[in-house]
Amino acid sequence: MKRLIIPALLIYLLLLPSCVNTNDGEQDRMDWWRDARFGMFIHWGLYAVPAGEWEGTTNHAEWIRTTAQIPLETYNEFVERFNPVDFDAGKWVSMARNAGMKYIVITSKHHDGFCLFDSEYTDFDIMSTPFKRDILKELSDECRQQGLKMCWYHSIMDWHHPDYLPRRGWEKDRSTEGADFDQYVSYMKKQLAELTSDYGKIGVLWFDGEWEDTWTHERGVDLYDYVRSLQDDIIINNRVDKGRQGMAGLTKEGEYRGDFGTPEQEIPDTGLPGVDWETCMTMNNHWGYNKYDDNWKSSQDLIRKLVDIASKGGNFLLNVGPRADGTFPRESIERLEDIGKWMDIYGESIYGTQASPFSDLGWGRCTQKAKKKNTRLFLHVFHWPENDTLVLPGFDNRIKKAWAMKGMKKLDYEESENNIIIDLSGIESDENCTVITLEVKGKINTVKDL
Ligand code: H79
Repeated sequence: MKRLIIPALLIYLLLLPSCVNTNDGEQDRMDWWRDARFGMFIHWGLYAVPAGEWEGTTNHAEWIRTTAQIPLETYNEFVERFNPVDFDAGKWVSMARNAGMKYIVITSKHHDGFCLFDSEYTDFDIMSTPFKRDILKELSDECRQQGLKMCWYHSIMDWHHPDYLPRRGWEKDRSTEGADFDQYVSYMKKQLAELTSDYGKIGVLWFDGEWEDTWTHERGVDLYDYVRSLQDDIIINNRVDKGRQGMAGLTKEGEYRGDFGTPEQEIPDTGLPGVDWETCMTMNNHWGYNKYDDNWKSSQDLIRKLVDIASKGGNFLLNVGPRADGTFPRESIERLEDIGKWMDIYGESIYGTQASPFSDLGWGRCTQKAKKKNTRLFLHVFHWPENDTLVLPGFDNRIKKAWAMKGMKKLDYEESENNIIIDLSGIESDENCTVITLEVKGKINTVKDL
C-alpha cells in the first residue's frame, strides 16, 4: 500500500499548484508587485563623477551629456574616473530593506549608454572602469539573499551606440553614415538576454526613453514579447511601447503593451480601478547625484506620499542617486531610515492593501485589506481632527472593532445615520501619520455621503 501512496502523493503535490491556481497568468505574475507597494529606484552611472556640475553650470544629473552638450569623446573620459571604492551591495540592499522597500530598480543602462554590468556586447561598461566589478551581479546576489526583487531600468534611447538614431540635435561630431537602427535593436536584445540570464530571476524590466520617432509601436510589441520569452513571469512597464500619456505616465486607451503605468514625479489625482501603476519620484530635484541639489522633500512628506499612493492603489518607486564613491547621500540615508521606522510600525497598512473605498477624506487617507471574511480599513490621519473625533462616511457593514495601530489601544466609536465617529482621545499620535485600524464584517461596497 505504502508503495502506492507515496507516488500518488508525489503526483498530487506536483499537480497541486496548477489545480489551486485559478487566476489567469497575468493576475499571478503581478501579485508580488501589487503586494510590495514600495520600491527603490537607483540612478547610477558615469554621471555621478561630474556630480551635476559642468563648466560652471550646476543643474545637471543623469542627462548631463545632453544638458551640458558634452562631446562623446569627452564623456568617455569619465570611464577611467569611475571607481566607486566604497560600493557595498550589502549596505545598499539593507538600506532599502530597512526602509520597507521590497524591490530595487537600478539603471543597467541609462540614456548615456553606459552599462553597469559586464556586457559581452560593448566596452562601454563597468569592466572598462578601474573598478572592474559587475555591480549588478553583486546587487542581484544581495537582493536574493535579503529577499528583495532585483529589477532593471533599461533605456531604449542610447546616446552612445553608433547604430542608435536619431543623434542629438547639437551633436556635430557623430556621423549617421551606416547607422542601422535594426542593428541597435539587436544589440539591445542581446543585452537584455544577458540581463535575464546571468542575474537570476528579475522582477521588473523598466524601460524608458521610448519617445523618439525611431521607436515604434511595432517595435514595442516585439520587445515586450521578446522579454517575456526570456523570463515569462517578468513584469514590464508601459514605456516599452508608445502608450504613455506624457508625464502622467498612465497608458492611453488602445492596444498597448506594458503591465503598469508610470507617472513620473507626480501622483494621479485618483487611482484607476483595475489599472496597475507606479509613481516614480526623486527625494530632491534630480535622479542622478547632484552635489548642489539640497531641495530635499521631508521624511513626513515622503511617508505621506507613500500613503497617498497606496490609498489610490499604486506603488511608490522612490529614487536614490548614489555618489561616485559608491555611497548614498547622507540626506537619502536619513530619509530611508525615517521611512523605515514608520514602516516598522505601520507597514501592514501599506503592504498588500487596496485603494480606499472613500472618495475624499479631509483628514487623510484610507487603505483596505481583506482579512478572511472581514475587511480592515486603515485610516491614515494627516490632520488631527478637532476634539479628537475622526469622522468617516458610513457604510452598511457591521463594525467589529477599532484600534490605534501603534500601541493597539482599543477605540470607542459611534455610528450615526450617515457616518462613523471614532474617538481618538488619549492615543499616541505620530507626527508623520497616525494610523487607526477599523475592522468591519464583509466586503465594503456602499459608502454613504458624509
Ligand atoms: O530616468 C529618469 C529620467 O532621466 C528620465 N525618466 C526618469 C525615470 C527622464 N527622461 N526624460 N525625462 C525624464 C523628462 C523628459 C520628458 C519628455 Fe516626454 C520626453 C518630454 C517629451 C519627451 C514624457 C514623454 C513627456 C512626453 C513624452
